[in-house]
Formats: sequence, structure tokens, C-alpha cells
Amino acid sequence: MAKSKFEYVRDFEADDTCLPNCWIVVRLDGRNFHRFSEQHEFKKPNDDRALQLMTKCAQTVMEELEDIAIAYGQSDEYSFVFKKKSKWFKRRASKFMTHVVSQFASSYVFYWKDYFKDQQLLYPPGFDGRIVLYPSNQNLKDYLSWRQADCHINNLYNTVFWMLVQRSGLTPMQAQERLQGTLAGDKNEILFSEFNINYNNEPLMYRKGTVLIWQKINEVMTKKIKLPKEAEEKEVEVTRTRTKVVPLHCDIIGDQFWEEYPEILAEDS
Ligand code: DGT
Ligand code: MG
Ligand code: MG
Ligand code: MG
Ligand code: MG
Repeated sequence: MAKSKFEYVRDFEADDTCLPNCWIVVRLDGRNFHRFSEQHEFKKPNDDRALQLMTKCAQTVMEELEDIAIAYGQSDEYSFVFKKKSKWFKRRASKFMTHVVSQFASSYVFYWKDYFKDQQLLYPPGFDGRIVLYPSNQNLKDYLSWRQADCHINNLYNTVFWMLVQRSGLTPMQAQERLQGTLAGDKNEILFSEFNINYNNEPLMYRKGTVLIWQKINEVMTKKIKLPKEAEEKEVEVTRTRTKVVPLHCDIIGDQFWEEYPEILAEDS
């Protein structure tokens, strides 16, 4: 069929193929969640409903889209790691990024009521996205370590900050001044001596964020089958192996996690 005279406009499309053999990371982040969390009365510093909704959306993204090996989330952000060998959409960056972000955003609205119950969604939330390629396993592990270290630093700060405000009655400005220049050890000490809180006993989800990985699950179910030599149907138990997305709240900075789940970084990934 002859091409129309308009077809040349296709040539204006830029090529955005991701370099082969690299991990493709898509990170999304809530748009102006400072305001969104205030308007929807998120609990400070951590709101379980909000964090669990984020994780539900990320699980949906992993299940609906192809080739995601691992995801990591904290606060209003989630990172999705596509396998090095993925050929999904010919590795076009715009496809990866837009599919991740739109699937996540629609899931956030779709599942909102399951987590926030009577708390109405007041306006449509948005998320931004970016894409980064990491050529080595070490680079990828360092990327994820960076996000988890960020989670730790922010959560420690926020935990002390809101204790000073909510329990000691400091104004946000006074709390900020009090914490200016303090190191991690100082913040731990304030928590312990002034509020009797051992930071290490705070919930793992707050301190470590959430890691999503694929795990094999054995499902036992009963099935009715008809054996050729028998007249009646018989119920038998069958075990089916399924892979499921499971959330973990563990350290991913050290080697232990990667030794425990070597398949995540396996060469054929
Ligand atoms: P952005 O990302 O540049 O559009 O602006 P924001 O406001 O989303 O800034 P960002 O992403 O650096 O910080 C995340 C905001 O979300 C921060 O103001 C705290 C809020 N947030 C996230 N998770 C929670 C939570 O569990 N509880 C509360 N109270 N706030 C949260
Ligand atoms: Mg920001
Ligand atoms: Mg944000
Ligand atoms: Mg953020
Ligand atoms: Mg189409």
C-alpha cells in the first residue's frame, strides 16, 4: 500500500532504546505529596494506610507488566528494576516509564478506598517518573542501597522531629533548630533519653522501606477428576507452584539479602 504524504512525520520520533545488557530502573515519586499527605491527614511521620497502598500499587505494576525482577519503595516513591535481558517494547524508555507510572497512578485511585475506607480521595494524585540504566550488578545494588539509606536517614529524622513536636510541644521551627547539625547517634540518644524509644525497635517497614520480590508459592487445592476405569468423579489434592509478589521489610544494603535470593541478579535475568 502506498504511503500517505504525511508518513514522513514518523521520522521526527526520537529513538529512546535503552542500552542492551543494563538494568533498567524506573523510579516514580508522588507529585507534591507534602500537600497531598496534609490534605488527606496522613499520620505523621508514617501512615500505614498510605505505605500499604503504595505497596499494593507496586505489586499491581509487577503483576501487570513484564520483566520486573525487584521493586523497592519508601515514602511516596517506588523503584522498579527491569531485567537486564528484557526485550519488552524493544526496550523503549518511554514505554517502560509511562506504563509503570500510569499503571501505578490508576491503581492508587482504584485501591484507595480499600486502605483509606471513609477518608475520601479529595483530588486526583499524580506521579512523576524517571529512568536510569545501570550496567553492573554492583551499580544496581548501590542504587538500591542509596534509596534504602535515604529511607533510614529521613525516617530517623522524622521520627525525632515529630516526637519533639507532638510530645514535647516544640514548634516545627524549634524542632528543626534542635536537630540542626545532629548526627544519627545524637538523634538515637534524644529518642532514647527523652522519649524512651529504642529506634531499632521501630517497625521495620518504616526503617527499611518495602522490597518486593517474586517467590515460588506451593498452592494445594482439590480438584475433581474422572479416572478412566472408575465411574464416579474423585476429589484429589494437587499442588501447583505459582510465583507471587511478596513484600519484605529487610536490609538490602548488606550482602545477606543478595546471597539469600541469588535469582534476582542471575545472569539470565
Ligand atoms: P515532589 O516530589 O517534588 O513533587 O514534592 P513532594 O512534596 O512529594 O516531596 P517529596 O517526594 O520529596 O517528599 C514526600 C512527601 O510526602 C513529604 O512531604 C512527606 C510526605 N509523606 C510521604 N509518606 C508519608 C507518610 O507516611 N506520612 C506523612 N505524614 N507524610 C508522608
Ligand atoms: Mg522531590
Ligand atoms: Mg514526592
Ligand atoms: Mg519522595
Ligand atoms: Mg495503542
